[in-house]
Amino acid sequence: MTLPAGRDGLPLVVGVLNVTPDSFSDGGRWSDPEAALAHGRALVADGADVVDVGGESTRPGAERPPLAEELRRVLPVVEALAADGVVVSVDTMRAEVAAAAVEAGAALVNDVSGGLADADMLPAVAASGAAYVAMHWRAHSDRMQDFASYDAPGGVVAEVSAALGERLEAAVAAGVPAERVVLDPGLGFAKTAEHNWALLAGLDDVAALGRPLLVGASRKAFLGRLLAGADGTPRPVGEREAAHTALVALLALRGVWGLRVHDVRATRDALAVVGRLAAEQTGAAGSGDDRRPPGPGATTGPGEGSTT
Ligand code: HH2
Repeated sequence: MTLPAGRDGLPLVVGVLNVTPDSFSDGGRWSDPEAALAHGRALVADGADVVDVGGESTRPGAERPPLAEELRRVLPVVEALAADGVVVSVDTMRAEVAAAAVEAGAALVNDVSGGLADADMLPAVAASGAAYVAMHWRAHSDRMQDFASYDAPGGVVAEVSAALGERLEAAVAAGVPAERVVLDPGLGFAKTAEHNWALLAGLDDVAALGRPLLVGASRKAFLGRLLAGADGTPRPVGEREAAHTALVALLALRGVWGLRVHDVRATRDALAVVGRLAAEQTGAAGSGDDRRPPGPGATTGPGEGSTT
């Protein structure tokens, strides 16, 4: 499977579908398979290019579900969405879940552990033919914040880049073609808010590994902290979207490959603005197609940054 691409030169929009009782922002809302399927279809109607189906919450402190429970949560939803023709990704750290989901129609395996949680994951992905998202990760969610320190020279950006480079090498050594691998800095996973901002500022260094980047910032705590009230209380999870939408636009200008988001509609709106302005700057506007990608010679535009 070659990597899917976003529309009109803009980043791919990956809609989050958490079939879990305990996810940090939408736990329990889509845990019934029927509700999950309806939400997946709504994400597509809103403009998701890919739906990322997950059966395990990775919020700080989360406990892992048993394998059978994770399979029970994700497989029917993956199968039904794939049968609709939706490009489905499975958000899992388990090789058995990844293999079964690809069998059921998933095209991508989104592994927040980058192959570290399950020794069988990379060979399973290689055998499946799926594309692979390798995220930066240090430990399971019950103790990951114990590992949020980056003391090597170059700090968090250098350490995360080096670790992702190792995961890419491990994936290739296991038989996953490099062209099928996407890298993700893993915002919030064994990272403080300061680490997340440093990584966002330093994305070009991560992109220098030569693979497309996926970024998942949606609703995360570092945005809540940024928007904290005068008394220091973080902005609640449901009131972070405007900040996230601003970030989405900036990341599109940086040329990221994909954005993992809960609010697909707001993300598409932001990308429409980025695409329209880029078209104006390159003279592609006024042709009847307002969403044309920027052509050669654009001074600013999506897909142009070095973080592609
Ligand atoms: N973040 C979450 C889950 N999966 N996958 C990738 N590649 N990148 C991310 O940043 C990422 C991810 C956490 O968000 P969410 O799925 O909404 O929450 P939970 O883990 O509580 O279900």
